[in-house]
Amino acid sequence: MNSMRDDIKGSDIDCDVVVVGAGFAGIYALWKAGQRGLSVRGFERGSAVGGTWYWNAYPGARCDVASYNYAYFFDSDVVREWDWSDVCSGQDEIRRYLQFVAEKCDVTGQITFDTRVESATYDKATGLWTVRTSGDEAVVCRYLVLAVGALSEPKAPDIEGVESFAGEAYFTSSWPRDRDVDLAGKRVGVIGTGSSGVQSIPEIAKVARDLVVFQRTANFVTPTLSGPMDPERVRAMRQDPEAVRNELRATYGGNQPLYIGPDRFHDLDEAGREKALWRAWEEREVALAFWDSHLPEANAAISEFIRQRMHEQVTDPWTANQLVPWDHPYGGKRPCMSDVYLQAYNRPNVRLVALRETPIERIVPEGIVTSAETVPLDVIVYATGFDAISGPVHALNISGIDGVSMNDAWADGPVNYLGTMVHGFPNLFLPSSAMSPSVLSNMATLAEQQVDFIFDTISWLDAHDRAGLHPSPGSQEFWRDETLRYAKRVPGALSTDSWYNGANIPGKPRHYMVYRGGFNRYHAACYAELESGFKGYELLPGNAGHDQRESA
Ligand code: N01
Repeated sequence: MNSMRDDIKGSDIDCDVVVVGAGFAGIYALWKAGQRGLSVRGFERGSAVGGTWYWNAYPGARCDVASYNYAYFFDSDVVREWDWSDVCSGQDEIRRYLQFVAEKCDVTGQITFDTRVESATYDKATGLWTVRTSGDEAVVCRYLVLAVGALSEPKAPDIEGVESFAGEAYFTSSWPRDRDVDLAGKRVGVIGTGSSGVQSIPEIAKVARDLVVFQRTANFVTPTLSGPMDPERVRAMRQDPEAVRNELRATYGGNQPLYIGPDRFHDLDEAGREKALWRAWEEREVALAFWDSHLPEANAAISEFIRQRMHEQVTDPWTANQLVPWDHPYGGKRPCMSDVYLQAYNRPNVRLVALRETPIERIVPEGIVTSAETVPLDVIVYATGFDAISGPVHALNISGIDGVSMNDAWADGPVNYLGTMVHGFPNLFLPSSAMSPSVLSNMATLAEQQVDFIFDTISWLDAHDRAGLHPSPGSQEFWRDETLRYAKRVPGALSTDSWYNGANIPGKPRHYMVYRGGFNRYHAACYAELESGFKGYELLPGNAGHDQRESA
């Protein structure tokens, strides 16, 4: 058992740190707290560790970041002892990996499972947080790490009559884990064609009697990186995990792509561009066909190339035309990857309903009613996505200095500094939340980077006899402007409706929530703050019992 800080022993504190969530960031935060000699407790609403990889147990779920990089690198033994079976690991394999790491790091005993955190309240007089749980516990701590993920709050169905359906209904985001879902011989409807729909539809198509896919917006779909692990890469990765970790942090996406086109777009003529696009397509990194694929002209060529490849994989011309995303550029929405999705529509038992032509009107006991027909169904699968990024934070009832709620502070969209801390909420840390590279980077790399930064921040506070910190309003404004500045450079980022900007949730303020300046730039900005003595923050005096703050 770790000991609490000596200077606050004897006060009404239960532990130094509370960590909420036991996915990639939560597991590492629990371990890291122990390493720093801090006492810690974890709470997880699931029955086991895994986070995203615990809940999203739908058929076909797998990762589209290569297993060479989508993993922890803080512990060489972990890197050397775990064998991945595929470059794109499946959901259950990643869940088992996280269980393996949690057990190896001996953190599972610190986690209370099947328990929701219902509220977190800051006491300005003591400088402490009180965390209340669904298990009727109230835990008092100094630091609160909300490792609740960016895609963990399912979007509530916004279709009339959902409750009236007489058949079975499932959400990809909370697929049953305690039993097999038997779809064999049934009439199944899937609503949604984002990554979860794209991955589950081909699997459902294999067993269902009839599958009807209800698509509102078509998405880009490109080949996956799936295949056997390259032993040479695995050997290199295991030789020096620390070096890999540092290399990942120096990349744009926290990731080492398996291929990047060597030529600049404007250095190539038409034939050269076509050749570069085909080469990248075959290497399964078509988005990186050119050295400068981020240029709008290069992006337009990549988008058009993918549209053509998608179109030619689908036999029926009307269906092909509907499945191609004509309305946004590649990357405007989160693109999907699959080797089998488009071909699923060539099966005789699969049919597409294009909701832009014939929208869903309501759900009735026997199935789904569109403006053109009633589709009778035995099962409805909702692959309808998440109240992303800010949603999991809004769900927690957080109250900061002077009782200001996070929901009020974020009423017009999330604000924070460096994607981790919010003004008015001292010592509250939000890994993988808004305005960090989050979902547009390798989330495993990000989890390690942000947790390291959080605990380096805590160590700095202890070393400088400070009770805590939170960012200044000016820093938050600066960071919001930075986030917007980089988003403007990405074709379609601001104009396309997506969960990146909250447009998928009716009534949610439109606010671009991902920092697109690059992982490397983000990492440098975090540590520049630390080295400056946290100039962009307000520091709380050393005695946690004081309620006055001083500006740094
Ligand atoms: O959710 P989504 P997701 N009527 O929001 C549709 C990560 N992930 O769970 O686009 C009809 O992308 C909605 O339509 P529209 C990844 O980052 C990763 O699939 O709003 N349709 C859309 O088609 C991903 O981006 C992996 O017009 C409705 C779909 O539902 C993120 O999670 C695997 C509707 C929702 O798509 C979320 O993916 C899986 C309605 N009322 C997920 N409401 C990998 O690593 C919503 N839709 C591979």
